[in-house]
Amino acid sequence: MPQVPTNFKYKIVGNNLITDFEESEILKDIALRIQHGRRLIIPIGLPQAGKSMFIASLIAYAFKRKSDGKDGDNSCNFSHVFPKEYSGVKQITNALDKNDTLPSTRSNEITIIDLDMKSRYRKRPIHITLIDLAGEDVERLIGKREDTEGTAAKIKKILAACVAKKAIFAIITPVESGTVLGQRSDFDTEEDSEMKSFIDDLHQNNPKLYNMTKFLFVISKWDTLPQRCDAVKYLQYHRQQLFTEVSSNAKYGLVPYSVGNVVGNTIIDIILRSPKNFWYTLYRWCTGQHVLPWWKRLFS
Ligand SMILES: Nc1nc2c(ncn2[C@@H]2O[C@H](COP(=O)(O)OP(=O)(O)O)[C@@H](O)[C@H]2O)c(=O)[nH]1
Ligand SMILES: [Mg+2]
Repeated sequence: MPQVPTNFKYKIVGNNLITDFEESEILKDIALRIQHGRRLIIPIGLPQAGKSMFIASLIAYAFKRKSDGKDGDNSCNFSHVFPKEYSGVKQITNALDKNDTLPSTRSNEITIIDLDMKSRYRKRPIHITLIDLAGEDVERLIGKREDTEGTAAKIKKILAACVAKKAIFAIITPVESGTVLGQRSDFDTEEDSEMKSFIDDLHQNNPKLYNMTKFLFVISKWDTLPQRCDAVKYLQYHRQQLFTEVSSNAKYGLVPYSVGNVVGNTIIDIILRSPKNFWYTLYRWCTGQHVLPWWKRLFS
């Protein structure tokens, strides 16, 4: 990653190590983004949950859509806030060009990607910051792993900074391979209670932040389910505590999510349906408007 020039708005861009920065430097950088009206989107999940691939597929939708419009969608434009080589996007699109999944995120790593999205039919752009963390560090956040280097403590403060502007925590909870619908496994029970404990922890220790934040439950690896299923039904069977949360409060959203057809470390093909739904929903949340005007929706 090239060194970010000093005249840039933000100092920490793309892929970095949390330990390379003073806590105050990271917080200043995040606070500035929030001040500039950027919406922070932070995937939360255990190692291998699909956090980085979730971000990669959002980027794939944003920057790798076929220009011939064959994927049926040219209704929004995305732009880098920084030149490509610094933005953090290039590493992802390079991997996707080779059909590779991303290398697993190491402890202490943080990837910050700033981008803007605009509907071709609407005036208002939305300003986004995606933050990718390591699953090990999320385990430290929920007390499952020792926080020897103080990384989790720093991340907690980053999350706390989100109190100034509605952030979105995308709770990434994966379908276990070999899932039999309706049969809850040990994996399901553990996932459920660990993600619930993240939410409870936030609720208890920072109620103001909890109240400000939207939680989006993203059921990742949805393509690996053996048969079609309704996402709410899936949650009811396989993530009982999260199901109770979703049913009780409008601050929670739920989306099934698939980045495409993945075998081992190879992405056989990227499917843009899930990220498209996500971006459209996000645009509506942020602006109160649909990406498409009514007359477009009527004929599509
Ligand atoms: N089939 C399938 N596999 C996925 C999907 N998303 C992630 N994976 C697999 O899960 C692995 C871990 O994903 P990653 O995003 O690196 O997990 P992270 O540790 O939470 O960042 C990837 O290498 C893929 O093999 C998906 O939507 N479908
Ligand atoms: Mg990762």
